[in-house]
Amino acid sequence: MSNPYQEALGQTLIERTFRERIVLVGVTLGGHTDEETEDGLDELSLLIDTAGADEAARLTQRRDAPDPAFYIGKGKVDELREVCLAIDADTVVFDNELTPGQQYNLERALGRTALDRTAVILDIFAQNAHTQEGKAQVELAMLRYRLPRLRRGAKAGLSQQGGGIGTRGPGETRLEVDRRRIMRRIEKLERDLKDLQRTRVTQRKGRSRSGLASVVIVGYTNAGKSTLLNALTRAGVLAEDRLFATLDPTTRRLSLPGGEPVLLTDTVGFIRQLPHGLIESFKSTLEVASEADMLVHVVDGSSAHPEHQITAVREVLAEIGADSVPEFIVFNKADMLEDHGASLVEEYHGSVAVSALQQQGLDTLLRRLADRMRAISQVTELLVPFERGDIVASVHREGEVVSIEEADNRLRIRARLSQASVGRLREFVVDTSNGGNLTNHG
Ligand SMILES: Nc1nc2c(ncn2[C@@H]2O[C@H](COP(=O)(O)OP(=O)(O)OP(=O)(O)O)[C@@H](O)[C@H]2O)c(=O)[nH]1
Ligand SMILES: [Mg+2]
Repeated sequence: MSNPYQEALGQTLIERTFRERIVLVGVTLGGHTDEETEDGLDELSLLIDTAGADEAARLTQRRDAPDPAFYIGKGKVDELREVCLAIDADTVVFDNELTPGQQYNLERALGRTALDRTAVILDIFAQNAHTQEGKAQVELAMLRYRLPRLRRGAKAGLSQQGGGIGTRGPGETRLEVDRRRIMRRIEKLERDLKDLQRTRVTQRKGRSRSGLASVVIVGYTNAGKSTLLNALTRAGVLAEDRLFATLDPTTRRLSLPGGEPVLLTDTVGFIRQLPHGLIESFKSTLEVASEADMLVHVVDGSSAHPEHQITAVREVLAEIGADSVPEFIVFNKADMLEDHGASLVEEYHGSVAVSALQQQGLDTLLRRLADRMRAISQVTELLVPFERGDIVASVHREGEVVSIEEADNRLRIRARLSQASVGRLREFVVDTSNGGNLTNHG
């Protein structure tokens, strides 16, 4: 399958005419564990499979810091070349981000395409973009990724088309022309996206006039976000066992028990080390999350490390300025868990466990969501000692902070919190009906 924007670049990141055989490379840098590296490679293997290629072997190395020229050590480069020859692999993919220089040096030393995780993720995004805006965002991210690599090739006089030094391959001039063309294209895409964004803002204003609160489903890729939207609203969104199946947001109206209806939006999934260029290019799509009244954070409870997924998602949320939006954690795929998610729910206060696929636990989810939405309009005042950073953090996480100020050697926090959170934090809650004194709950 070919993409128009890939054709525009004159090459594809991963050829899909046959299933490529790929050697995965993982480097354990100082401060990290081998287990983290293996987990990362397992995920990379899924990404590669989603992109349409096969893992043929994996190689790992421990290093204090990346080698500036090859990322891995020179001896490891030789070993990698041997492995590629022995199993007839076409491409190597690093789980770590390669600089354009490292990528170029590796390709020369190995005589094969060397890619990093970012390139694979971009490739999957390119396959899954369907709307005009999604396609423009992906193309922009790909061109931004390509540009510095193109320049590198030009300096060295290396043809990426296989010509090589001194042959008919594209020379300096040709690459300069390509480079300028790409830059012009980037500028045009940025303009187009701004226009699309303006339309979107107008639409959103229309919505806020409708008075409906916005609830946005966020979460790790493949956590079951689209399945949940479908289960709650019969939206008919594509849900499948592939990474980044959803790129374009879908919004549906959802009625909450005993409450106002809300607008529920399913959007692009996150992943550990989501390439910065993609976040940058997908800004307009991701803005939906930062402007939401509530985030439903769907977590795959059956994954090996749900807490790692939660951390990765929160990192992206912080990067897009959505970390101050109240977060409601939903552990999905409870049907795969022996205790149906009970221990996870216990660990994460205020969370629920559901099976979106088998439609279990959805009533509790809706009731809890209705409670959280009601709480959004109710402001609670707390007095928290300075040293209780943990309490301040959980107020930020569970609710929406209206104001924080110093008062009597403590922090006076005004926040919109759910009944459940108020109950848990009651030793810090100021009883406003009683002239501002602390309530005494024993
Ligand atoms: N066992 C089980 N599988 C589920 C559940 N919910 C979703 N799945 C499966 O998980 C896979 C991913 O589901 P999606 O709804 O596409 O996940 P997503 O979060 O929208 O994924 P992306 O859009 O790719 O980021 C599909 O194969 C679903 O059938 C569940 O509750 N239990
Ligand atoms: Mg989806």
